Amino acid sequence: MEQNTVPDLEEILQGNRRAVAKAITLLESTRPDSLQQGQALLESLLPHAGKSLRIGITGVPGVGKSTFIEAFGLYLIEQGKRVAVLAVDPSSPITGGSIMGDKTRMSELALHPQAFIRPSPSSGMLGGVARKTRETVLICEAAGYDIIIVETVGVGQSETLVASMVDLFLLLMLPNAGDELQGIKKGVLELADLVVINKSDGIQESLAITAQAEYRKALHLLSPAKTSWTPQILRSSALEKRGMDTIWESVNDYQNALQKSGEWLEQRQAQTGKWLWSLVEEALLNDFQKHPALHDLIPVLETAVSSGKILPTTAAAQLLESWQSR
Ligand SMILES: Nc1nc2c(ncn2[C@@H]2O[C@H](COP(=O)(O)OP(=O)(O)O)[C@@H](O)[C@H]2O)c(=O)[nH]1
Ligand SMILES: [Mg+2]
Repeated sequence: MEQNTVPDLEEILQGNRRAVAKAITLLESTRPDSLQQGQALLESLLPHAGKSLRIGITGVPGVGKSTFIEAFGLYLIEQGKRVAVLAVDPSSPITGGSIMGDKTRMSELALHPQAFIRPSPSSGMLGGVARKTRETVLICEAAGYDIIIVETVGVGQSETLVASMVDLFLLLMLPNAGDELQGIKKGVLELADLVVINKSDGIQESLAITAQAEYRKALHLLSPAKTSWTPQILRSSALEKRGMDTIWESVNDYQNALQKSGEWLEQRQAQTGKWLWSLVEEALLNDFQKHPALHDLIPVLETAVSSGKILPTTAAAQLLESWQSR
């Protein structure tokens, strides 16, 4: 394997995109020496991180996430912001995540000097992908990106994970309200701070207006994700680049409301706390499963449990006992 070079700290802080890309590559490496260098680099970047607005974006494939991020990203750049786009997509490690395949839909943003686009890390397991994305957020912040967009495709637990690493979670929806309301997982709707009905253009515009009314009704039935904010239902046409101003206004209102109530900082603190414990859990579980004292016992007990010979409670107690007396 090729040795990873350590990028220059100053170059990252100056926002040099090549240095940023190098830092991310270093952190994604699994080589032990690179891991250490990556962690050291991250520590030194930490005092410069944390100042961005982190936005998570999700929605079913085809809803227009890539097109929306292109339109919204360019709008933000017009407002004087620097924008980084990251992805959490454990489903396609080979293609390099959703963003790579969609670079054509983000062609202008991808080339813009004020933007940085990075596909999903391809380490496979969702937990690992999420951890690397969290670290990438910190690097991008140290490099001076004001807005970090984390895109995810709606698969499994990825929305929950992305929601746990951003300040604001935006759900994109299609205009055909009836079907969509059936299809969307209630849990995902509950994570959303902003719901944007996209493709509100042409013949679909009237459908989108109806959908907006429907979602406003439906949202009352759900418990809001934040105490100092009521989720807003908005519309956009990512294709025609319309609705971006209203969405940005709503994002600002959201940030003001949460900062005023203290919920902004509370959420950030809760997120880093959870991040810490998820790392501990992951490492412990890894140790546990790989420990020689348990290596042979685990499959035996698993079989005994799945065939109904012993209770999971009994098996767990036995495993823990072997672990403690290892
Ligand atoms: N009419 C219309 N089409 C859109 C809009 N946004 C995206 N599309 C189209 O929907 C398709 C899927 O868009 P894409 O951005 O790739 O969706 P993703 O899979 O969620 O990333 C593409 O053909 C887009 O051109 C929109 O606002 N209006
Ligand atoms: Mg896409």
